[in-house]
Amino acid sequence: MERSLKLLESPARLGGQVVHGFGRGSSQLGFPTANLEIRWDATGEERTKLDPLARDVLDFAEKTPCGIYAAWGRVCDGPDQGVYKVAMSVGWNPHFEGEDAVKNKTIEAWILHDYDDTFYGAHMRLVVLGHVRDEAKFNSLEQLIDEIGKDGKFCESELSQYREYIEDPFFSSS
Ligand code: RBF
Ligand code: MG
Repeated sequence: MERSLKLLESPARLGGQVVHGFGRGSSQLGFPTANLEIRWDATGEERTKLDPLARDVLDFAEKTPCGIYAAWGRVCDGPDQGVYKVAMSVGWNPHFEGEDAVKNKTIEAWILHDYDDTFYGAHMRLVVLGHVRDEAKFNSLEQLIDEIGKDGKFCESELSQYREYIEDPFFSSS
């Protein structure tokens, strides 16, 4: 699997609540992920009334090609509000089909940091810098886990060149 960081035209700044995903992250795959709330329910007139952050997330989810991305992220509640490196996926999780299939595109962040607490319901912020690889369907769960682990290592290393985003005003504004 080839990986290269292709920077977005400009970084995407996303903020919203951490919601429950499929619960596969920690239990089945061995790493915790945070799903960002996407207001798919808001259509037509409702959409124009969303707060700007929620609208940006919805726009991003609709327009951004599925794939794995490198980002910086912060969980903005609780005792640990540091800005950490993130490997994130945008997409349909094609590895899981049939009964396990997701009905809508998801934005799922694997924050490369050990938290002491769970962060469901917390406000999360992401500054997405670039595309890493396309989403794929693998031959086995082991292979998916292995590739996600490599995404983590890749993002960890690439993001070291972009440390200035730790100070991005988006992480400290409300
Ligand atoms: N799901 C896929 O079906 N194919 C992938 O290539 C894939 N890559 C991922 C890479 C990262 C860094 C992360 C955080 C998730 C990825 N996923 C992928 C989503 C994965 O299937 C999902 O996190 C679990 O199903 C838990 O919801
Ligand atoms: Mg999860």
